[in-house]
Amino acid sequence: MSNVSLVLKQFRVEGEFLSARPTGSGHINDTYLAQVQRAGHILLYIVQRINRYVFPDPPAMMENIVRVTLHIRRKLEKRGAHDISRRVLRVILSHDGAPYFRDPEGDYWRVYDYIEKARSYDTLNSFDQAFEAARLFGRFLEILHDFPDPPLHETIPGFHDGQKRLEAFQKALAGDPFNRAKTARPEIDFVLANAGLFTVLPDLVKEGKIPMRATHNDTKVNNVLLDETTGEGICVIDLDTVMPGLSLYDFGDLARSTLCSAAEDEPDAAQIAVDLSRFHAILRGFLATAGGILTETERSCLVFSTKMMTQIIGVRFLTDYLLGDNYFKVHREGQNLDRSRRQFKLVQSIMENEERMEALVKKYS
Ligand code: ADP
Ligand code: GN1
Ligand code: MG
Repeated sequence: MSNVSLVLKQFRVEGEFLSARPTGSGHINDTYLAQVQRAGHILLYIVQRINRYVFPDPPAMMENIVRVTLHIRRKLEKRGAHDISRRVLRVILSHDGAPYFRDPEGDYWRVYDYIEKARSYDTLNSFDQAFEAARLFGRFLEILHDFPDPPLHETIPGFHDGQKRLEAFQKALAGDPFNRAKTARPEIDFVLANAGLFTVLPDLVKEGKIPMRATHNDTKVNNVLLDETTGEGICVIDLDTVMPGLSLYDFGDLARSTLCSAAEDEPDAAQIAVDLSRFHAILRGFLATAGGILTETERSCLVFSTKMMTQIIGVRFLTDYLLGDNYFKVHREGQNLDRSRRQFKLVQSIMENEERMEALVKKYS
C-alpha cells in the first residue's frame, strides 16, 4: 500500500487528510510528513513504512517503542519537565488498538505526532549543536538507567556484534556477486587489518566490567531533533533499535557522526579528520547527563568506542556495497563505497588523535 492517506485512515487520527510528502534523510524506513485538517487547524503527523528487509519483527519492535516512550514520558512528568509533548515521541494507535497497521502487502506502518519547530541535521554547524545532541542522547541513557524488566526485545539480533559483521563481510567478499571487490581493495585490506577492534568490548562484557543497558543503538546525529529557535536538544527519535546494548555503542556512534563536518559519504579524503573541539563538545554534553551513571571502565573506553563504532559502520557500508546496496538506501552508484571510505578515513584520523582525545576524557575523570 503506498497511499499514505489510506494508511492514515487505519489510525486514530481524526480530521480530513490534506497531503503527504516524503521527509527526512534516514537510510532505512520510508518516512512521510502528513497534513490533516481538524476544526480549522492543520495538524502534522509522521507516517512511516517500516523496512521489512531490516526489521524481522515489527510488532516486537513497536512493543519496545511503546514501553520506552511511556517510561520516558513518566520520568519527564515526575521531573516537572515542560513541553513534554515535544520531548518524547507519541505513538498513535490503530483503530484495533495496535501501535502499527499491517497492510495487505504485508508492510507494517506506524504513526507519530510530528514534533513541531524542531529539526534534525545530517551534519552539525556548531559546537553548541554537538553539545546539545550529546546532552540529549546522554539524558536518554540516564532516563533508561532503571528501565524495568522484562528486557527489551532484540530488534536486530547481533546489531553491533563486530565479529558477526566481520563474518557477513567475509561471506560477501568470498561471493562478490557484483564483481565489486576489485573496486574496493584498500578498504577491504583495512577491514581485514583491523579485525581485532571487535573483540575488546565483548571481552569486557564477559568479564563483567561493562554493564548491558537499555540503549538507543542508532545515535547518528540526525536521530535527534534540535529546537529551531533556541537550538536546545528536544527529542531523541528513531527508536527502532532501542534494545539491550552498551552505553559505548551510543557514545561511539554519536561521536562518529559528529566528529567531522564532512558529509557521511564525502568522497574527498582531505575533508575527513577528527575535529578535537567537536569531540570535546560531545564529551561535555554526554557526560553532563550520562556522567553520573557511567562506570570507570565505560569512561575509559569512550575514545575506543568512537573508533570501534566508526569501523563497524564502515564494515556494514562496505558489505552492503559488495552485496549490491540492499540494506542502506543509496541515491547514486558507489555511495556505500564512499560512505565506507569516509568511515575508514575517520578511523585512521581517530588513531592519529587518540592520545589527544584520551587527554580530553581525563579532564572529566
Ligand atoms: P530512519 O529509520 O529511516 O532513519 P527516522 O525515524 O530517523 O527514520 O526518521 C527519518 C527523519 O524523519 C528524521 O531524521 C527526522 O528528520 C524526521 N522525523 C521522524 N520522526 C519525526 C517526528 N516525530 N517529528 C519530526 N520529525 C521526525
Ligand atoms: C542507519 O536509520 P538511520 O538512517 O538513522 C542504520 C544505522 C547506521 C546508519 C548509518 C537500523 O541509521 O545503524 O549507523 O544508518 N540503522 C539501522 O548512517 O541499520
Ligand atoms: Mg534515522
